[in-house]
Amino acid sequence: MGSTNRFLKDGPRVVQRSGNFPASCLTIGTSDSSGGAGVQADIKTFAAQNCYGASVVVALSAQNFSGIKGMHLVPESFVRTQLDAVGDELPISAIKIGLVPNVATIRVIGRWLRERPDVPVVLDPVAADSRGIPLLQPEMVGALCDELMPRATVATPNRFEAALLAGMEECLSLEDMEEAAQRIFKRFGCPVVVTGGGLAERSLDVLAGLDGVSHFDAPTCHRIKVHGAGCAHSAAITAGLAKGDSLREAIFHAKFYVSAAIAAAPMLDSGRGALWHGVTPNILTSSSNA
Ligand code: PXL
Repeated sequence: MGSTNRFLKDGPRVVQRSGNFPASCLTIGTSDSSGGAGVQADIKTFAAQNCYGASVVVALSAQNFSGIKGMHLVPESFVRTQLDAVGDELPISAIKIGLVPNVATIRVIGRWLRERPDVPVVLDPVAADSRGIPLLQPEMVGALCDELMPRATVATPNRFEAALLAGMEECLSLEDMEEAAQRIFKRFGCPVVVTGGGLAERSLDVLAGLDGVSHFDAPTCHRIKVHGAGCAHSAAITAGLAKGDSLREAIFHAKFYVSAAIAAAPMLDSGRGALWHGVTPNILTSSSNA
């Protein structure tokens, strides 16, 4: 248990502020030219949650809602320059890490985070998209496990990523999600929320942590194929932690923010769309057991 924030206590926490800045979040991830996922989704989510958003871009993706057409890496030395520029001035209250498709960059981020042990880190261990299409090479998954998972305050894998991290063949049912979440918690010591989007009539997420296993649920929206739900989910948890929420509160609010943003998603003629971040978080209601 390397850092004090590894297991956040329940109840409000004191968060860093400076001047009249709101709670500030940093996302470290890949740009999505479509604006639906990646760093763009994170910044939109932070703003919708009344947080200031900063970003360190580790790669540029050329993509639309149908898929990724190309990827261009930012040199790892320039990632470090970005991290220092942001970290030297802004009072970052919580950090989110998304898609980092480069071993050397994962190591740079790991080193930089070790210099800041007290900031909560939400790790979206992006290794496969919501259809299970791989986004990382195996050596990148290895670096993620060695460098970033042990530093995470919470990790938010989808079912495919959860199977990978848990060493399971597949993760296809609620029982599989519970098994995967518990295995990941045991292996890395970090609380984990496995997201179960598209599995059933209810969209169920499974949290495993010190208090055992619990569920967070919302109705599944079958109307549209949405892009960026996983990114928005982890970004909304980051915003909650930045504002001083407990981990459970942050996960609870994030679930309902994402459900509302999916329900409000604009859709192209193709049936593809992206989350709409103009939804107001405080009018949301829930039926979760959080
Ligand atoms: O949803 C994970 C994700 C994160 N970041 C970027 C992505 C994706 C999925 O496509 O493109 C840039």
